[in-house]
Amino acid sequence: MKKTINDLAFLGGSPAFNEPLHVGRPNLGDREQLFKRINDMLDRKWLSNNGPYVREFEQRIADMMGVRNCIAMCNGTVALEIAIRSLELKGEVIVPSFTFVATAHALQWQEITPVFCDVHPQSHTIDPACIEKMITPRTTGIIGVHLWGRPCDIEPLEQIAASHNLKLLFDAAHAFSCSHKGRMIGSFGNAEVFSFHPTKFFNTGEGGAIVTNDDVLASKIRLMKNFGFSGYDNVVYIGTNGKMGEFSGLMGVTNLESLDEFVAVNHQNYKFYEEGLRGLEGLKLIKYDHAEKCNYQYVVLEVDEAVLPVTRDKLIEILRAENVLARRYFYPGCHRMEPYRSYFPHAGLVLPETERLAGRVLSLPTGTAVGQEEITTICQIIRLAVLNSHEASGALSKHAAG
Ligand code: T4K
Repeated sequence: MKKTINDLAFLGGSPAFNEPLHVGRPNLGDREQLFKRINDMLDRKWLSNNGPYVREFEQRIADMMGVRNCIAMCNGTVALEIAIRSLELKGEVIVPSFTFVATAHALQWQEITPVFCDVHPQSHTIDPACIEKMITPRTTGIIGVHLWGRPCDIEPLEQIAASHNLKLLFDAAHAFSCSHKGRMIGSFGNAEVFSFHPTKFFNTGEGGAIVTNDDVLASKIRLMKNFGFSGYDNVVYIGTNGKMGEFSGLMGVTNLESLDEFVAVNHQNYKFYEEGLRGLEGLKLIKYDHAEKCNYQYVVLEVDEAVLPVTRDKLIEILRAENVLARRYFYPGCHRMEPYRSYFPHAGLVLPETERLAGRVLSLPTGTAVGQEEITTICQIIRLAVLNSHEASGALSKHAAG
């Protein structure tokens, strides 16, 4: 039987959805093409080590971004680690705390200290105005994160990096197929790093890439991701195994063919959320710059608890009861996770915006797994939760006054 909005779990009924709606369901390209390519790979018996699908994938990305080099990797985290190492970062690196923990771990893994910097309240990306006071003689670089696919404030970062002789790396895990001032993300800083994890709107199973216009750096990265091998029996560098396999490569080539469709679905979903949540005071859907290329892969709500009687966490609880598995990305901020909270117990004192945002944002399901019907229901649940909480708090204050 089809459920109605009056029949919700939080109103004493049953969940709005029978199956959980996740944030981060993978988008999948044409299966027939995928299977054709798998057969092709199997016939060829070439499964890894710079195979033809990985090379094709790299070339397509480089062309799409207008960058000289794309080096495909086994995942975004190893890509970050290799990018950091190839840029010879050491000592301290300035990085936002409001990001997925992999950004900080990629530094700490190599015994480089992540120095957490606050983010801008509007853009949620590293705030250039906070960086300069964090630079010390040990600082060697800055890592900006294009959070939610919205580009960092790139030009001021470039200026700060240039004037202090620091390397500038971008964690572009969220920003595949996005642009800044008409130029594709991927072509900024010394290098940029993508993630193609299944939770990203474009995926290769597991996967990632480093893109750079620096040919010397690219050669070094190619050595580093393949144990330092330069031809048979000749190791010229310390390296690791960061290679992307052929299966991921062919999945990437296949999913690239559906990239425009994935973006169009995300954009349409974003508009459905905009429509469904319009006029709800105290709830803000983060905005994208429609004049740029955006992937709209994250639908992020900011809950203003000063205006709303319902908290962010209560709203998540209500949504989860209806089988809408909203997420608190990127709660509680890296500085409140181990080992950082033990190393820097007072870091939060200089991260007021990070602390504020970590307590008020939630991500909602999007991508090809959901459509207008699901989103309309999700918005109705949110609307009802807000109205109910207003009524409850009104009744409470009347009670207190009377
Ligand atoms: N930098 C940034 C800024 C990042 O956001 C990330 C990754 C990285 C670097 C590192 O890139 P990778 O090394 O991962 O390539 C997820 C992802 O694991 C992570 O890739 C991603 N960021 C992060 C934002 O989200 P969780 O802890 O949310 O994953 P999990 O297992 O809870 O999955 C989320 C939801 O996705 C599940 O509820 C169900 C759905 N899902 C997931 C997978 C893997 C599926 O439906 N199918 C699947 O195959 O971290």
